[in-house]
Amino acid sequence: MLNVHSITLTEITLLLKEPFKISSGVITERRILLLELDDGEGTTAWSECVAGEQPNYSYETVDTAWIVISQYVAPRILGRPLESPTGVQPLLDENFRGHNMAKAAVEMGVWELEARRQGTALCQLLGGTRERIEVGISIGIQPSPEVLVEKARACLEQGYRKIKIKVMPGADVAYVAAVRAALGPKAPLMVDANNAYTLDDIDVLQGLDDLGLLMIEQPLAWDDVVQHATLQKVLKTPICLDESITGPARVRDMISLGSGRIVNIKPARVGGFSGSKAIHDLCEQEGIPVWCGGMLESGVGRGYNIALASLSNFTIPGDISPSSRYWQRDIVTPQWQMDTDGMIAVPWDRPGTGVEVDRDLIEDLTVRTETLTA
Ligand code: OSB
Ligand code: MG
Repeated sequence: MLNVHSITLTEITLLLKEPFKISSGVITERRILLLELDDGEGTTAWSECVAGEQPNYSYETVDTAWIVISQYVAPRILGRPLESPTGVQPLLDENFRGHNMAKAAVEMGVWELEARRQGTALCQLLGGTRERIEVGISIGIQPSPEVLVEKARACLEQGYRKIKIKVMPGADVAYVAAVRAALGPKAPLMVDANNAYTLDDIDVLQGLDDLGLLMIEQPLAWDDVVQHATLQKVLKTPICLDESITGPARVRDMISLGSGRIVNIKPARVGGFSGSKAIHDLCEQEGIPVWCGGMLESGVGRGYNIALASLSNFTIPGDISPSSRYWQRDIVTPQWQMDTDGMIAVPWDRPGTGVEVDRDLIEDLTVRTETLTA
């Protein structure tokens, strides 16, 4: 029986190679919250809480997650025998609203711990099927259309199979139109607005609609499914929901209202792997494609995303760019590598996520640490 004996929280700082700007803010240094779960029998597992530095993606931040994990999440799990990792989500969701990223860091860590205890690959434990997964890139907001065009061109040349362009008012139709003109009608382009528009911006949204995009990600409010339905009725381009999808119930709302046709699954946003699998399976039944989003994770969090993206209905390339895209030196060995076809190999032949953390490097980068026990 699985039993989490202790959880150690560690915050590190990793400097991004270049600032990453989205409509709601810019970051230059990533504060990364790592967890090490220990079963007290010689097996440990590392997980990552992907909450942001600021509450500008969701209300969670590194600081709220630290408090929520130590005061409310960990006490529900520590020292409690578990039949299987599927038992974690019900324990965390009982009379406990929200804070999905804090919950997910523990929930997913238990899946990884169980995979390592069994000597099984995480992708296998989750029910994955793919040997390799298709990689897309998310390009932050650039200073001019010209700079954006050169970035996007370089990404296509590197092999990326989907180019996502962040947009905001003042950096939208003209920027994306320039990329479309330069890279041609077949280039796999999409945009992500991170809630930068309202229904009053219909002219801009229709301008984007004419650019042959794969999808428009979360153009309207972060918690909305109603206005997105109004918008989807007048757009030919599929809307993809990110922020609004916090669990299977929101996917059912999206389907019944017609708020979107594609779902971005970030496992942390939906409380972990149980929630992700439930959404994956529901979307598969309903004929809705999904893809795996990213939150500027280190190689630890990327490993979780890669395992998840090996499931069958992840038919669209994910925001799963390799270690070298954001980091001078990632905290895992081996680092995540993309081949020239824009694919990452799923590590079926290694336990857990298939990567080991570099403990010395983490120690050098540590800002604070705390060990929680029952
Ligand atoms: O909306 O997908 C998003 C990063 C931070 C906050 C929100 C988002 C993103 C990304 C990053 O697009 C994608 C990645 O991790 O490579
Ligand atoms: Mg997004």
